[in-house]
Order: sequence, then structure tokens, then C-alpha cells
Amino acid sequence: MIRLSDDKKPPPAPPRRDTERQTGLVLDERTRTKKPPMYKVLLHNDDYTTREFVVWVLQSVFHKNENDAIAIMSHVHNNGVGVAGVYTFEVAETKVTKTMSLAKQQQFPLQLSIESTE
Ligand code: TYC
Repeated sequence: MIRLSDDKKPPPAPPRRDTERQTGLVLDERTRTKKPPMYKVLLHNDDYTTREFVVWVLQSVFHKNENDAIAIMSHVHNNGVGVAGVYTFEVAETKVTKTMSLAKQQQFPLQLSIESTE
């Protein structure tokens, strides 16, 4: 291992003001976690898409286990809308595109949307 002698090390970064989170704590730049904005993928109810297709899509596109997939599908069926998952914008968009494409192939009118978590 190559070690720099103390006089060749760059000086440590000065503490930075915590202007983002306003917690009152001063954190080193490297220890502060950066959270990307997150988005909910919403699944909408309709009268034609089968329950089986919705459960299958929740398992194969949204990686839900069978119990969770059935619970989400039932929630949407009973309440009109529900959250299929929460992702970064690009991932959310890809899952919506994939799911709508799979639904169209089977002539199901299944609709999804994306909503910011704030
Ligand atoms: N309401 C549909 C039916 O009774 C099932 C369904 C559930 C459809 C969820 C869409 O996002 C949905 N066959």
C-alpha cells in the first residue's frame, strides 16, 4: 500500500453548512446521503382487464410476490386506484410503458400513471 506522508496529503475539506435538509447538523459532503426524487406508479381500475392479468403484471413487471400482487390488485379493484410501486422517474416510466404494451397486446384497456411522492 502506498501512503502519502502527512505533508503531501491534501487538507481535509472544511465542514459545510447543511443547507439542504435544515436539520441543524453539519455533515461532511461524503456522509450526506443524496436521495433522488421518487415517483409512485399508480394502477387504475377498469371493468375489462382480468384480475389474473393484473396479478401477473404486478408479479412479472413490478416484482411483487403473489400475496402482495393479489392485495394490490384487490385494492385497485375496490378503490379505483392504487400504488404498484415507487421508483425513480426513469424506472417508473419504463414500467408504465412495458405494462401498457403488454395490456394492449391482450386488448386490455389497463391504465397506469405516475405521481411524485414530493
Ligand atoms: N376490475 C377488474 C375486474 O373486475 C380487475 C382489475 C383490477 C382491473 C385492477 C384493473 O387495475 C385493475 N376484472
